[in-house]
Amino acid sequence: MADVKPFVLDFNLLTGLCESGKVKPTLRHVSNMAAQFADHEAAQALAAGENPLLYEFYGLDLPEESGVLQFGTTKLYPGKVGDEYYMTKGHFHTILDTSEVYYCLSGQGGMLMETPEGEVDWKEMKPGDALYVPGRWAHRSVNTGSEPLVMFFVYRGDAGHDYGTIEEKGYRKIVVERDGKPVLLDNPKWVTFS
Ligand code: PAN
Ligand code: ZN
Repeated sequence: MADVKPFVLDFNLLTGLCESGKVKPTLRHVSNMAAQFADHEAAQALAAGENPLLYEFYGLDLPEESGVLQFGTTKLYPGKVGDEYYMTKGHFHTILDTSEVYYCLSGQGGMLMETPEGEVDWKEMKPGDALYVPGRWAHRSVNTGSEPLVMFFVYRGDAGHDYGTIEEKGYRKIVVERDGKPVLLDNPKWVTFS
């Protein structure tokens, strides 16, 4: 069993950031996932230019064991690449049948989810909403608002992250702005991009 002592971490309710600096965030810029956006040219142009920060999130240095819980926050900034909202890379868990809970602290957006069999779901999230992502569902946060979307998450310590499947195939759906509102469209690049 993991020899982890009780500990406390601080995550700011509005910004999601660990202000004590006890843990350091991982940063993802447009250049880290340019191929994931439907408007590849817009993404490449942004990546080659100001290369904006899309999001930052925390992963703790805990043993990757089934009895351990990983937790932290994701701060996803507002913005769009073309007409597609800023989003996280998205992943399946390596142990596919491991679930996750997200709790929205601030901002506005949602979670785009799909199973390997092609079932798709989109759940809007606002502060105070808790989302259960069942095992087998790939999950990607999307910021559809004008402020950072901040979510707290918890998942099993040995779940692992399979980014490759999404990198190779993409998501079946994209979330884009139409008349100021988010709509789901078929991803024109699904499976076809590399
Ligand atoms: C989250 C995500 C976090 C960043 O901790 O890892 O929001 O998103 P990507 O991992 O897709 O870049 C989680 O779902 N962990 O399992
Ligand atoms: Zn996850």
